[in-house]
Amino acid sequence: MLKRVRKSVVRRVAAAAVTGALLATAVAATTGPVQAAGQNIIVNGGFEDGLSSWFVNNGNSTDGATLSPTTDAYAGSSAVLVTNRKTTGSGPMQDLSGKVQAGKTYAITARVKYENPNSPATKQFFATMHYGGSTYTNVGTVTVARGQWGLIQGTFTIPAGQSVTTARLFLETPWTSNPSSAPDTHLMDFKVDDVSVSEFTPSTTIEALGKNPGEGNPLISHKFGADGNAFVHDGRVYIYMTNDTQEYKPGPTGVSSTNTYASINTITVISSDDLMNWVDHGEIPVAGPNGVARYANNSWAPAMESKVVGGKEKFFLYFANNGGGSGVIVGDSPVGPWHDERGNLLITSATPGASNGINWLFDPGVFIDDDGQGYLVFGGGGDDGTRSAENTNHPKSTRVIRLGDDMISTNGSAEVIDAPLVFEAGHLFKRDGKYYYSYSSNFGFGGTVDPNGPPTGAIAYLMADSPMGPWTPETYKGIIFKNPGTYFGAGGNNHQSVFQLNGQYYFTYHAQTLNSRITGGATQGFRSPHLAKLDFNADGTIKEVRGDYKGVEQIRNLDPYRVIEAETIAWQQGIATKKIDGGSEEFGAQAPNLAVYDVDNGDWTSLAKVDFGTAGATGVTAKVRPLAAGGRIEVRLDGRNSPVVATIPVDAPLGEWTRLSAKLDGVKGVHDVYFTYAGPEGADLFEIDSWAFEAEQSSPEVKLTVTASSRCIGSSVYLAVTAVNDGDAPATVTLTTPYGSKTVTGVAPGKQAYQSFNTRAGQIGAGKVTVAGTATIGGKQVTTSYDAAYTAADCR
Ligand SMILES: [Ca+2]
Ligand SMILES: [Ca+2]
Ligand SMILES: [Ca+2]
Repeated sequence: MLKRVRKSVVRRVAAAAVTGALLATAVAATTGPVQAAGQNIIVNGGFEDGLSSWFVNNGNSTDGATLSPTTDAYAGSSAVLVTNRKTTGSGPMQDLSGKVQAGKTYAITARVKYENPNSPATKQFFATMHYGGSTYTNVGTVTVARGQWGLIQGTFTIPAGQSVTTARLFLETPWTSNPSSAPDTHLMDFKVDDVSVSEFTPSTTIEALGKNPGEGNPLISHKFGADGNAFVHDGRVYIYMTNDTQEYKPGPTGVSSTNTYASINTITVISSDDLMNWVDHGEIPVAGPNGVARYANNSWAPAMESKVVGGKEKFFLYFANNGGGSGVIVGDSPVGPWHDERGNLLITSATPGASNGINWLFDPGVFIDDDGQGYLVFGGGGDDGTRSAENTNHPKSTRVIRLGDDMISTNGSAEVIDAPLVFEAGHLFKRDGKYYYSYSSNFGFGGTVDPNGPPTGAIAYLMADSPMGPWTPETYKGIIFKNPGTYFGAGGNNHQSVFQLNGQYYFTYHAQTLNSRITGGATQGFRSPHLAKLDFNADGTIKEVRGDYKGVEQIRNLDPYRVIEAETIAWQQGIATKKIDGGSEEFGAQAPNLAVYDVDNGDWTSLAKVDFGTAGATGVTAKVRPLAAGGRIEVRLDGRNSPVVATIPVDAPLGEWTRLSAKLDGVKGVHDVYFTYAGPEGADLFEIDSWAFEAEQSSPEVKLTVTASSRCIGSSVYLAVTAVNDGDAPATVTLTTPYGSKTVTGVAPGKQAYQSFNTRAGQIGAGKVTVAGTATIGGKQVTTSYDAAYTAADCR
């Protein structure tokens, strides 16, 4: 007896200790990451096979009950009824030994119902795991109203050291020491149905709103991206980023463990030609066993340049192999395909001039001068442990070196950059004949920070007359950007680049803004790309940039009358992107193509400032892959809650890519376009590859080029009129002047109608002629008129 009581006490202490955390988890799970549908570990969870695989909890010798099948089922035709309960723990149990593993996370659901009219109006139920002798953990709970089926829900992680050789799951009511004193309250009969335990795979989809409509920053809100390096090509800016999303592992509560950067071996790329609608080009597999550069482990802090080498434009993507070195891979375009042309790291401790004083041979920054000579800046760290002011303010830990003509080799020795308080993140650019070296300042190496230099954790810069400097402390000009913590709460490191587009300079930086919005304030080191305008003083120095969510102005409207990859997004909520087979319809067969997925009811994406023109759009087409019946895409203008202007029913065969359309009427001018996704709650609705809008066809016209000129023949003015048929069909052309008219039939395409009219006057004033062309276009007779002016003439 004593033994049983002791066991029971141990058990209930353990259970009570986890209940608070469990309830928090259960609540968070409903708003947290969507759980991937795992295999149900429970056998006969729906009791459709009677009582097979179930027995009464026998963890304590006092436990006992009767299980019997009942047709009062939540689902199917059968459930289990529990009667004659001896203890609160007396309920149906299943043996999970060999089926669950320590350290793994599981999700549980079960339906319960009680009906005793003498029982309380509501009652709490638990699903409980019993591991070995006396370890009991409540893993799911619900408080249910009498007479109704309630849903037990929870996620739980089996502790890493937990023995699971006797793991069992059972359903029960809350423990009390003397349940038989109030059996209607504690030992009521209950029914159980649809018990499910499956491995919990957290989704990395960001369901929170990370970027408010109208905001420019962060540039993207469906994934992270750090150390953004901008590269402009053909009027489009590409931003290459450290793929922080690889480290993003939200647990059941939706909060990730801290970003260690250790697993990052891909570089994520986005691009835009308007600075508001960003195309997701996916991830470049740079390092690791599946990477282009298998000799490297990591790909952090990328930098991109292109150059014509051997008659072919090549794209050189430099990356940091953690702190140990820097490498480069070569692309055929800004988005690949990618090749390893070197076979090993470009910058190592063996690189001449590289290692002395440097902790980290990382953060490559590439620059090509107007003469085609390439340069690489790199390096960082430099804390020598002396805690001296000299080491803090002048660690001399970054370098600049010339690149070979092939851009994948170095030429000569690296030279020291003595930038005040330097830390990392070197970047080189040129403007109006001056060279700028920008960098991230350190957080203090223990010495007094020189007040004449930059503050800690800021982006500072030097100016010189050559890419090689010399970069002395005297070339220090100030800071471009204070620490991100100044503007966004969460501080941390920063990494910048500068680019020019449409005559304006821009500055890229990163901040933990999306991370902060997901968690409601806390950050775990997940960084997002931001943009700001960069302006200069008359002497070439830089005006300090301030961080904000507003970002930069959209520099051109989006043309909707073409294929637009669906992974082009201004603002969104709830979606994710993934690479799919085949090339991009918009960017070419060699470019990666992505699809929008994890589309739930209520998720949405949008395009900013779409110009439908004065004629307007007549239709919208989506290339989609339906995954559930009953989905639809709603099109709205200027707000995600605005009226629906078109609905595309997604009612094609499941699993097949197909194009589905809806008509549009009167959508003209410039609008933000919101695609809002709707369908059955809880269903994974569809994937989207691309969009296209159809333009209102302008009314057909006869195309003529008309000219008129006055000239003298003798003492008379003649008026010469010419009309060239620029259309595709033969036309009847009538030339009408104040001095007579002339009709020419059958003017073939490319041919002209001509007449020189004698005005019978020695002098005329300026005037105009009218030319009408009539042709059959698209089966219809069409007449179009043109005017042409002539000048005054005096032939007397
Ligand atoms: Ca059932
Ligand atoms: Ca979603
Ligand atoms: Ca696509």
